[in-house]
Amino acid sequence: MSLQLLTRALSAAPESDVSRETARALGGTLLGNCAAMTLPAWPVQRIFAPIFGSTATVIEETWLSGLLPVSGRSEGIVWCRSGNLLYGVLELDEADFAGVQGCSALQAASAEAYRRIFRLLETQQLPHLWRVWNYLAAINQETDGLERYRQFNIGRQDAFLECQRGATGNVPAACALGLAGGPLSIAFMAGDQPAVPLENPRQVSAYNYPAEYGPRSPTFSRAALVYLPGQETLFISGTASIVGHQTVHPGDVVGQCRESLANVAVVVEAANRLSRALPYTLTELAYRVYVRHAADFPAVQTTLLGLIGAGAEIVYVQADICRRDLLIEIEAMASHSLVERD
Ligand code: 3EB
Repeated sequence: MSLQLLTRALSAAPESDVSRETARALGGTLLGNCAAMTLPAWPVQRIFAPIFGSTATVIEETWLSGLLPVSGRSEGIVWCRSGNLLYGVLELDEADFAGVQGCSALQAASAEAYRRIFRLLETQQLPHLWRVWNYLAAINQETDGLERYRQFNIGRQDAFLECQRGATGNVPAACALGLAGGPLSIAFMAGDQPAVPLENPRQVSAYNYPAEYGPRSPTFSRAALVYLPGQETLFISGTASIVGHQTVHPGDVVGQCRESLANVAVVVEAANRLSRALPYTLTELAYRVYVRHAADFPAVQTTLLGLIGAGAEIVYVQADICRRDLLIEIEAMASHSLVERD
């Protein structure tokens, strides 16, 4: 069993998307101007958002697995399974969920998306949800008196509770970002083994955020450490400039960069206390950095290069962060093969 993330920058040239390695692909992501692209055969989450710092028009990330994958569709989820690993993508049009009494269309769609995911995991007998990538339109917009991110949080938490999964402690790593438009898009990775959820001692756990951030807390952990045979994978959730439960450095993108990376570093330390492999370092992580304002990209890039070094793989995407005062969010992952530690 193995799981590996392959990142490729694709130019607009049509021949650039034909030489894809297909045999071991579990699924992946297309970031950027990917509307005209031929889709690969495996589940792919499309993130229609500007990308920065690359001459490519599209960045393709693909999870490669060790075994020949089996794919399927259920309740709109496009999924692919390789051994005891499952990756899936679900896109829901909110308009299809309008008219549920006492519930916004986004809340209803969010709850339904997670219910479908949990049903699939039961059917596949791969019950453990490790990492979820959530994207929705206009995340900071208020409709019917409640910000859309907060509506999403209600629907997500409802589904966790309804499906007897609990909404604290053992919850997946995640991110939740706003795009200009498009459906509610959710990708996920799951498996037969539980992930070890990690928290950040500098931050209140998101599932314990106080009510000032919305009627229901977000359902995610700060990171998930997954043990696979012969391998270990670390998924670090979207990480922002939050200390305790409060946003720090409002209006200061460089300050937010430093604070977010300090939070990532603390999560890496927490992972290293539980890792069976060699310690994780900031330099080796594969990062995705969400920047709210395109004009902030140069300052963000300069700051992160100074802190992480030029060797790191960093994909920069324009997206709205789930609190209005947050200007950037950083997520990351790494895999280590299991070798004996001295
Ligand atoms: C935060 O720490 C910043 O709702 O799934 C980061 C990662 C954030 C995941 C989510 C939200 C989520 O609260 C926002």
